[in-house]
Order: sequence, then C-alpha cells, then structure tokens
Amino acid sequence: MKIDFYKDSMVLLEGAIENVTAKLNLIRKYKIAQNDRDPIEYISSRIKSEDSMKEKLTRKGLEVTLENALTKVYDAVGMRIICAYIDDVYTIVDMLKKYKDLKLIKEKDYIKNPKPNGYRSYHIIFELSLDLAGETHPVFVEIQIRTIAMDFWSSLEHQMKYKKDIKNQELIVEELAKCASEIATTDIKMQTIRKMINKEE
Ligand code: 0O2
Repeated sequence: MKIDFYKDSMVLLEGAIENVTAKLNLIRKYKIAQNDRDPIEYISSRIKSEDSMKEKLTRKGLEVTLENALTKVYDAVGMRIICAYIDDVYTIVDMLKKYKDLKLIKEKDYIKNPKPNGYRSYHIIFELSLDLAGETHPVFVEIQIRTIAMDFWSSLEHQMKYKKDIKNQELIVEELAKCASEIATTDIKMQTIRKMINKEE
C-alpha cells in the first residue's frame, strides 16, 4: 500500500518553496537595483517523492510516519540555486541568513571542504514558520547552492547512485575526482577573469 506521507501538509511544503523563491527573487532585484550582477542563474525545487522519503526514513532507522518525514528529516522540501561564480554562492548565503524569519538549522560548506569524491556545494537548512488558518507551522527547507560547473559535475556523479554493475567503477571515481578538481580551478579562474574585465576590487 502506498502511504500518503504528506497528506494535508502538501500545501505547507509548496508554500515554503513559494516563500523562499519570493525571497530569492527579491535578492536578485535588490542586487540589480544596486547596479550589481544578478547572482543567480536559476533556481529549481522539488518535494521529496514518497518513495525516496520512505527509503530515507527506513535508512535512518525511523518509523515511516508523516511526523517523522516533516520533523526528523530536513529535506522534504529541497531547493537548488545555481550561480555562475563562487562569490555569488556566498552572496546568496549571506543574504538568506539576513532574513529574520529563516531560522538557521544546519549548514555545510562543501566548497571550502569538498567531500572526498570531489563533491562541492553549499548546503543550508532553514526552518520557516508558515501561518495558515490561524496556526503557525514550522517547515524545513534544504537549500543547495553551487556553481553551474559544480552542478554539472554533481548531476553526472549522482547517476552512479542509481546504476548497478558499472564497469570500471574505480576508474570512473578517479576520473570524476580529477574533473572535480579541474572544475574547481576553472571556477576560480573564471571569477578572477570576470573581476579583471570589470575592474572589480
Ligand atoms: P537526493 O536523491 O539528491 O535527495 P542526509 O542524508 O541529508 O540526512 P547528510 O549526509 O548530512 O544527511 O546530507 P548532506 O551531506 O547535506 O547531503 C544531502 C544531499 O546533498 C543529498 O541528498 C544529495 O542531493 C547531495 N549530495 C551530498 N553528497 C553528494 C555527493 O557526493 N554527490 C552528489 N551528486 N550529491 C551529493 P540525498 O538525500 O542523499 O539524495
């Protein structure tokens, strides 16, 4: 039997995405109004699928309940913000942290501290309080912020998770690690060139 994890909470999960998207659009407009660059290339969002949520709760040894899905796991709502440059990633992080109604729960800087496989991204989890029908509901939102190049790498690397019996897995892991490091170097070079062109700093 398929369990409807989210039930009536779907409206809150969708509301959280709309709320954070509105904040991000405001940041973009503010930066442009300041004669600065738009720091965001694009935003994507998803509500974790029921199957994926069920698998995650089970993997974490938690009972498969709506309560646990919404309070013990923080990525029922996931958002991804893709930036052109590394400094844009940190601009977004700083600006999001200024919102008083976003409570910082957890953050991980996998750009300064990449994972051993080469994964780079900034992860941040906020708790947002949404008022609905006279009640206040906490909703967690997991936000991943990274560059276009880091996202390109991450999409290909993520495919390995779902492919069984890959031939030459060791070689692929090694090659991906090399690509991650080349991408990191290129991201820094591109940012330096942009600063030179625009005579920044
Ligand atoms: P999916 O299918 O993308 O949703 P958590 O597992 O979230 O409870 P953890 O380990 O603290 O706890 O989370 P972390 O490190 O912040 O990673 C959460 C998400 O980041 C993952 O979600 C992936 O989307 C992404 N991620 C983390 N590490 C890697 C990596 O090495 N490669 C790629 N491609 N993505 C990564 P899920 O739920 O694991 O998967």
